[in-house]
Amino acid sequence: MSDEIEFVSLPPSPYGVKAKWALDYYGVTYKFTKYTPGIGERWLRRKAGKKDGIVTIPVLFTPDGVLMDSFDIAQWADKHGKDNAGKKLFPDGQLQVISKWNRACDDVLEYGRAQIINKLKSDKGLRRQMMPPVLNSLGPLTDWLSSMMYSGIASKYDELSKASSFAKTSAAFEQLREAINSNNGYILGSFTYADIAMAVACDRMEPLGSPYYEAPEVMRLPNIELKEKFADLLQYRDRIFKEHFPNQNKQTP
Ligand SMILES: N[C@@H](CCC(=O)N[C@@H](CS)C(=O)NCC(=O)O)C(=O)O
Repeated sequence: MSDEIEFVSLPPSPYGVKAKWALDYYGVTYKFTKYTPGIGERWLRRKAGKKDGIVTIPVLFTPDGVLMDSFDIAQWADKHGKDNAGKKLFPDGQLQVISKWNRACDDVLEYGRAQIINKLKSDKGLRRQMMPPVLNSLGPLTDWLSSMMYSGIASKYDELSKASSFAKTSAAFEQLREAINSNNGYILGSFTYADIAMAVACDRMEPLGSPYYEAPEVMRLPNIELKEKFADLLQYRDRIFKEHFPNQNKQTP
């Protein structure tokens, strides 16, 4: 199966972490290709046959077609992966409610990304760490290239960033707190993709990084404002990662 399936992602991407978690949960084997922001976009667009619109990672190339959204990838894994003792990430009849939790997660991730982009815009040291090694030692040229690259990325996500907010993020975390407190520590009463999505969302508050995934400094900076309000949710995040993250000794490729 691995020859036919290719997973394109960038390890610290929380969207990539969500998709990979589902693929690994179901024992899907795949070839991993690391994506390089900016530089890799033309290649990805051509390979996926997507001429127009925004192209994002993660992407999964399958014998059934190309999936360009983490939620679609997770559902594909749910249908095509190994049985996993019948414990499904998308139990029958729960797709709609899990989709709402995935949307809540995206509200958090979009707010987090807007903050990361702002930090990168104003700090060339942080930007340098994000550049591929081959472009990382060219002095002022590296800084110019990284500044061009991150202006491109900032404008790509401009609308989503403007629509994101601390209020939406707080609302998502308030709902999470209520759900886990009334359902035995899991959003829907037992482990599902809703927990993967919201654990990854909580991870934006104070990123775990290694051993779960490698992340550059800018992605590891905690959000103090959120942490002050929702530090209790970090215990939930820790438990979900610790007990359910597949292949704990193996980092995200
Ligand atoms: N809805 C998409 C969003 C994915 C997304 O926003 N990916 C971003 C953040 S990791 C990305 O591709 N960034 C790299 C780039 O734009 O070049 C999903 O869940 O897969």
